Amino acid sequence: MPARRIAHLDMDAFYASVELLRYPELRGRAVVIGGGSAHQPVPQPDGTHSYSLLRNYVGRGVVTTSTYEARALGVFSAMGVMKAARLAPDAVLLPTDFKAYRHYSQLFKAAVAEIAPEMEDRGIDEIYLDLSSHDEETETLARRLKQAVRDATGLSCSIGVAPNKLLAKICSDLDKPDGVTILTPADIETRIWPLHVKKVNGIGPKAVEKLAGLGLHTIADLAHVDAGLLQAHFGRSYALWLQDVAQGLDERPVVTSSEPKSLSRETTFERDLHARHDRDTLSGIFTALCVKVAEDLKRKGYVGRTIGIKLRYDDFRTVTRDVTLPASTDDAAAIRRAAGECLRRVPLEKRLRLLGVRVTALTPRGAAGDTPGPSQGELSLA
Ligand code: DCP
Ligand code: MG
Repeated sequence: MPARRIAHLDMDAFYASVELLRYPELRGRAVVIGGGSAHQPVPQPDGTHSYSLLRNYVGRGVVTTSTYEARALGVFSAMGVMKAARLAPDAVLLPTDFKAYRHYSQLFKAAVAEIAPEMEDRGIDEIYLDLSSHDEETETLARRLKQAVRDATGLSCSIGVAPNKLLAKICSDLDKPDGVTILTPADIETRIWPLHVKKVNGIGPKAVEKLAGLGLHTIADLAHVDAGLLQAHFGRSYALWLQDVAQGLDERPVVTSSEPKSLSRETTFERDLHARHDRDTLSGIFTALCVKVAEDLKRKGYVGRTIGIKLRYDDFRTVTRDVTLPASTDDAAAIRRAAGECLRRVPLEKRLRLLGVRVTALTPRGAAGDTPGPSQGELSLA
């Protein structure tokens, strides 16, 4: 499988940085954004502003974000403003102005899209990019993206580049603000394993607490823990996901639009299975996956021409194969036959951990150029 190059770009102290464009005299100060829309700065005759200070705040508002100077005093997103006032009484309080943040959000995304159009919008201040098809060296490209953001907005961002979204997201946070962090699979043990599990998007406060109860704090702890213990406490699918996380595995695509490019179903087995010894079990699971993908296609109204499989071996190595049919289909039997053909093209000596079936080259059913699925006899499988 060709390695992917996925970037996660996240704006630095986003709301606060937008406010500093308006009030540059506040640069270098502890500034907190939040507490509703009151507390507007009052213009002074000399052109400066008079600002509200946190110490005078009374109310139930929360901090949306704070400058790095305020964070140094312990003030972070989601904290009550009155609590923040106890930590940083002299910090400036500015009201939120979502219209301005949305405007700058659009500006930075448009600037990035000029260079890297394969973009997944993840919210007001973050995006994923698939840079796999770019020739440019990674660091040069990342710096060019940052400069484009700066030119368009006057704002800084941090970028992580890694083989997948999971790792890219972790990396964009490792060198904030204004950072570039590039990670290869060889760096996982040295740079990812030492991190606390809470750095993983998807391991929330509850899971963190539960993991801590089991003595698991770092990602390395996850990598070394007994799989059965995780399953007993977290259920099968989350436990398997945690194991993938520890190995730095994540195959989610960068989704550039709401139109699906592919539909897939996959399953990680209760225990590793062998193609020969567990033939019947495997065959049943395989067929069920094809039936589910076909149902997904029908429900969503798509047909697909390329049928692929994904296998992961017990050593976590992953292989894929695909075949393109003469015509698009959403038929479970046709998908099963094509997928079976793919399966015959992969080595099957090792035990298998995961099996997946994917249909790509999708078109809406009934769209121009879409021909009805072929009947059994017409299927030509190379
Ligand atoms: N935000 C919010 N409430 C939260 C967290 C964030 O309203 N609990 C808003 C304010 C942030 C913006 O979303 O500016 C982006 O969130 P981030 O988590 O990316 O935080 P920042 O961009 O502010 O800081 P960082 O430099 O750590 O990315
Ligand atoms: Mg941010």
